[in-house]
Amino acid sequence: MAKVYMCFTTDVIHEGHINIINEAGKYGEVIIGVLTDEAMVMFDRFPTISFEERVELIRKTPGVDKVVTQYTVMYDDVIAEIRPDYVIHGDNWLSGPTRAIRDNVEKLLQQYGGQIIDVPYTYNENVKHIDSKVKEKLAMPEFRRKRLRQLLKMRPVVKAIEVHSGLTGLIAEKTVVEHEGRLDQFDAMWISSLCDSTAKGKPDIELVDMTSRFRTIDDVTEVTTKPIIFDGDTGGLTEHFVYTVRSLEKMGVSAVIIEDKTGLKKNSLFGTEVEQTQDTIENFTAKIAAGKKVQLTDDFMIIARIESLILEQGMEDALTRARAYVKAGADGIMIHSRKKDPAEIVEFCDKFRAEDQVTPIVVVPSSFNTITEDELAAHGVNIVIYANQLTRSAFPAMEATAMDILRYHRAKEVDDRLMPIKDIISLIDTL
Ligand code: SPV
Ligand code: MG
Repeated sequence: MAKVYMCFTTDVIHEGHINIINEAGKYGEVIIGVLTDEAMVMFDRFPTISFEERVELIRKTPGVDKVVTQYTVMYDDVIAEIRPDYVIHGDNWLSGPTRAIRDNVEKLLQQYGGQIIDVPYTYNENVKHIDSKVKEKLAMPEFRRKRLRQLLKMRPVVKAIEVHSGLTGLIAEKTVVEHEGRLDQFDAMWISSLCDSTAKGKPDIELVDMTSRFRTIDDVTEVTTKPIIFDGDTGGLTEHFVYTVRSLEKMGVSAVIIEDKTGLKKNSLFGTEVEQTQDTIENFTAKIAAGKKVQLTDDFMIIARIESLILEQGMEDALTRARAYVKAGADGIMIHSRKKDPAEIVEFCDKFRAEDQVTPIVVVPSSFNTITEDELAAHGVNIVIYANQLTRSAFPAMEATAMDILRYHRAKEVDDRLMPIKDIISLIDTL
């Protein structure tokens, strides 16, 4: 009997899946591969039920003869093992980044004469509604909040991109890229104090107050499902920080990063060019401990950011502080540097990892941008934050457009580099 293989990443079986399974049954034995969570989060949305539950769901579905595990996004291993005569899939993989998966399957099947069957993809009102319900669940605070901890277990390195609005949130949420046969997407979002302030035309000195920062979180959570790491600046007074922790937890934020500075905070990338004061270990550990004490869920993380390298206080100071902050309850350490050379970051990570193998390390490679995620991961880094690149790419593009409209007294000359009207009006999902 011929073997028909298909891979499922779904949490809910709807008429579109039934349709594909029925179609598959016409060709032979129906074998379904359930993609592991680790592989799924590389290009699809986060699963809302466990892998075991997904396997059970498929096993119970009429028309399915056999269920196997698919461990990788690309089909090499599973096709080598099963050697299906047919691989069947919705025809939505003919375009977009998942086309790379189809190409991979096509190449593998060609080696022995297997065939692809593209079934028209079902996307009617009913399927759309089910899809929205899954997204809604992922966006709920109790589901979103714990996702950073979940991703830390699944991803060799968790990648976060800066967001400061609904629109940038959508970019973080939806961008999936295929490069050299690999699919990738961002895991999380960073609500940067620098970019949140800049978007409001304000300096990054804790001038934009928490209420306003929380409104930015609302804008982002309204249209996204990915976890949020919030830039909490210094955390403010300990007496205020405890309230911030509660509010962030309630909103479904996964982590707050607070930096060990005090007084008038300035952006770290100014380094020692401006006056900045590092907090004492005593005060800062008390702030961390106070935050941990009021936290109500086990999901939320308070990450301590060390400014010793930024303020040229030396490696020993950074390591001493790291030890003290972890002891005070910090769930992670962020080490920052504004040097172009990543050497001091790497040195810190290696030394910290030699004594602590578990506490997550976070880095923000804005200045030391030559080092890759894989290289950082090899030195024990768990979270990489691209802290300001969306803002820094948008500003020059907008400024150039404004200049050219002034220059030519019409908009024709800028049109080629603009998003088509049709695309912008359909960018936002309608209900
Ligand atoms: C931010 O994005 O606001 C940060 C990171 O705090 S940095 O600007 O590099 O200090
Ligand atoms: Mg900041």
